[in-house]
Amino acid sequence: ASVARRHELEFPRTALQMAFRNDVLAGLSQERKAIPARWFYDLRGSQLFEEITALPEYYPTRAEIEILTEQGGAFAEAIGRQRAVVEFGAGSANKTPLLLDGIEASAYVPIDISGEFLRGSCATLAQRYPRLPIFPVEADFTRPVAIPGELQGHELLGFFPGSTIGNMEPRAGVDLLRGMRATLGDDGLLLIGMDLIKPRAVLAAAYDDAAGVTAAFNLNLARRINRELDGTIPVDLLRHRAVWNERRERIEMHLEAVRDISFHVCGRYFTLLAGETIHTENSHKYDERGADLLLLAGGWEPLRHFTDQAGRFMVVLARA
Ligand code: AVJ
Repeated sequence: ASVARRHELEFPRTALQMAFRNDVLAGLSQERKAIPARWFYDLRGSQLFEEITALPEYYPTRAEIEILTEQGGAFAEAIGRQRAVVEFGAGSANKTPLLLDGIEASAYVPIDISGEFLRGSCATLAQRYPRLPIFPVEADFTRPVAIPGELQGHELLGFFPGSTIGNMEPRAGVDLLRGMRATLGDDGLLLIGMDLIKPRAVLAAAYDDAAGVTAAFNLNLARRINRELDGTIPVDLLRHRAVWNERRERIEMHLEAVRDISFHVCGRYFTLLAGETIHTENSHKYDERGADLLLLAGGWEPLRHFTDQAGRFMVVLARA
């Protein structure tokens, strides 16, 4: 067999792996190197993110859980009638019970691109809520999703916790919100988590913790490229950096070369000069006004902002 053929046999590629390859090669070929944050979450990356959520410096998960736990009654009141809950990116769905315990749900529709994740979270929820009809949908939720026909006549409540929208540039965030608007319909509601702007020292610590877990999370992306894309990135010569971009009101994560380096990925050659970075994540922070503008641009009318006691995080309820 030819060399190319052998290569293919050794590295059979799924659509997802092809997308990873394309994003990495395109991102490393740019003038300012950047790789989309969605590629952090392989098995190891997902484990490291779980660890991050337990760090003393990383407040968002705890703050959002506090809101969901303590304001269930207020949600129920604001939401009014019974609705089918549509969760976007229901990967592990560990915040879902907090919502389902607070409101009256007629059904649950988790949407995730990974069928495997979906099956796991459905099994857990089915056990906990034996009478709740569950309709899993394996789909890319960044595009409008067809809701199962059985739910005709149900009014829908979208649920998008975790401040994942913060990873998106505003224009991509607006596209996503418009897609959700199409998915949820004219009488739809949306409950979405967004992280609040706060003093930069608090943000810096949350994204560069003392134990180095966030650094390991960021560096795992380079390791993943080496593992899955036949890469030779010298990971020991990269350093985790978290910087506050004041103008864009976002934390950026970068991998910075400590000296000039060169490496291969999928047979292609790349270099980084000392101090040059690969931009790996944006985490946009919003105030109420900024959140409202984003939602309005995405076709949603903000109704209420729920925040934790310490005012670190908000969950916004909006209507179509
Ligand atoms: C999962 C997108 C909410 O932006 O805070 C945590 C990911 N990155 N630490 C975030 C993350 C670094 C996280 N989100």
